Amino acid sequence: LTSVRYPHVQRGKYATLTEKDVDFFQKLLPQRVLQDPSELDGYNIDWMRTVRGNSQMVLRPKTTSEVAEILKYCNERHLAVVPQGGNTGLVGGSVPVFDEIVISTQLMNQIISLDEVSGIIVCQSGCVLETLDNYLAERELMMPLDLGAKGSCHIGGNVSTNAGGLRLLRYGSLHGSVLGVEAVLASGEIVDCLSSLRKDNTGYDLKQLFIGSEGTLGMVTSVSILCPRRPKAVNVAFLGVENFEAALQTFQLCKGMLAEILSACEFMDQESMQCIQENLKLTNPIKSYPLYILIETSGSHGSHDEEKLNVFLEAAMGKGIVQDGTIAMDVTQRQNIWGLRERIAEGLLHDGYNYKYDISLPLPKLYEIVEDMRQRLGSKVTRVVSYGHLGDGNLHFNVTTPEYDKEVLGLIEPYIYEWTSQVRGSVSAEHGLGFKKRDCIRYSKEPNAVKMMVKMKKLFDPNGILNPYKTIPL
Ligand code: FAD
Ligand code: 2HG
Ligand code: ZN
Repeated sequence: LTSVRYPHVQRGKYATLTEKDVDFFQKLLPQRVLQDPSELDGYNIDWMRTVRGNSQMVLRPKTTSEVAEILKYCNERHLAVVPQGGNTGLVGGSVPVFDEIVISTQLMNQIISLDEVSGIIVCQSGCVLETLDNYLAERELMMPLDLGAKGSCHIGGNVSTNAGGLRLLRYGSLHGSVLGVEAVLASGEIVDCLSSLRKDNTGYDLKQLFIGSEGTLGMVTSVSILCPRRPKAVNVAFLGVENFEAALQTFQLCKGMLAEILSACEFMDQESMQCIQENLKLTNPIKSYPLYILIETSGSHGSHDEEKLNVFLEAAMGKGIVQDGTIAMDVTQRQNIWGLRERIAEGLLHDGYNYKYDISLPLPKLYEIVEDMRQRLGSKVTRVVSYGHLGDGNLHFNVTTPEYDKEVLGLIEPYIYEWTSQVRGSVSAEHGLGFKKRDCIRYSKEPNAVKMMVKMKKLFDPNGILNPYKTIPL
């Protein structure tokens, strides 16, 4: 079955589950071993429904020592595993490829501590991002990251993918805001780097290795995160512009005029708008434009921030950079505007098959590739949609067809990767490599860098049981 699905991938020489293994896990995790085929589907299939594994078992530990026991046993038995959080990953990294055992963090959802003065929260890796943010909201704090999948993704999954999201522009990447990580290695050894210090230069910063390594070096069990104060005033504007040059000018102008209160600068094109209008019945609050920009400000003084935003809009319109725009008047309007941007990924799934690319490019090149691709694909596809984190130089480029079409894929790849590589961009800005993109690493990393990664993988996981077939190229 599996070799038909993934002809280019061979199952590694791992053991297969025996009755004895099942007994061991059932004793270790009473009532927390799933084996019923009807329950396994949700863990075997990814969010995009394009990767399907064939795991026969899901383990749901509650504690770090249970994770350590599981991994020690699996390592000795040569049983492959895949760590799974909310299963919202977009590169097929969170589901098994063959029959790997799924270790889910669903029940590792305890908040361990919060220091309200420093804003440092320590929690288990299975806490849902939105749950953490709601908990912090009651204490005038917030999580330093936000993304469309917030209602399902786990903080451990966010850390393991180094998720970027909608506010990276303001609060930086998780490499900065994660202060500590506790992880379990394949051997079952617990690496406790769960520091809650802003500054700690004692030796190598090991926690960084677990941030963005997609479950290939260890299983993250707890994290310590620096959380900013929740802003008192938030404003959102949705603007229409005629072309990408105007979008760049808008970004430059708002960086200058909104400065320290700018908290997001996102863009989406008219094709993205059409997608969510047709597939999700959402409404465009302004007239149709080739491109739209979402600007969010977050500050401590409502009327002061509003004035700044209004002065910026007057300037942008006065200069003819921005053609039209609306400012959200209340929380509901704010959420509706954010919904337009956050729900494009969901809207795309309704078209059928979705070819998804997540690339970093120098800003002046960001839209050139979209126009080039549109010409290249012509009428062979349902849509060519682009949107993303303008402020971070991160383009989300998506193509859809009613069903998987090999010819269309051949037109997109490797062309898009070569294009990206030529301008020294990244073939994965924020989603990681997972199963789908691991062999693309060479477009963004030198051979020596890849060699170092292979050595690190061997050091951390000599038997290769942790998330095999992912991230590290064949
Ligand atoms: P999963 O999908 O379960 O896992 C992701 C990877 O991490 C897998 O390789 C898995 O093995 C590994 N992993 C999970 N938990 C652990 C753990 N405890 N220890 C070790 N490894 C682990 N990403 C962005 O960067 N920015 C966005 O704006 C963004 N928006 C999104 C919007 C939508 C609607 C969706 C569906 C996805 C979006 N993503 C975005 C993708 C993104 O990577 C995730 O949503 C999120 O970070 C993954 O968290 P998760 O808990 O679902 O992890
Ligand atoms: C986003 O920013 C996510 O909305 C998803 O990273 C991107 O669907 C995509 O291509
Ligand atoms: Zn994104």
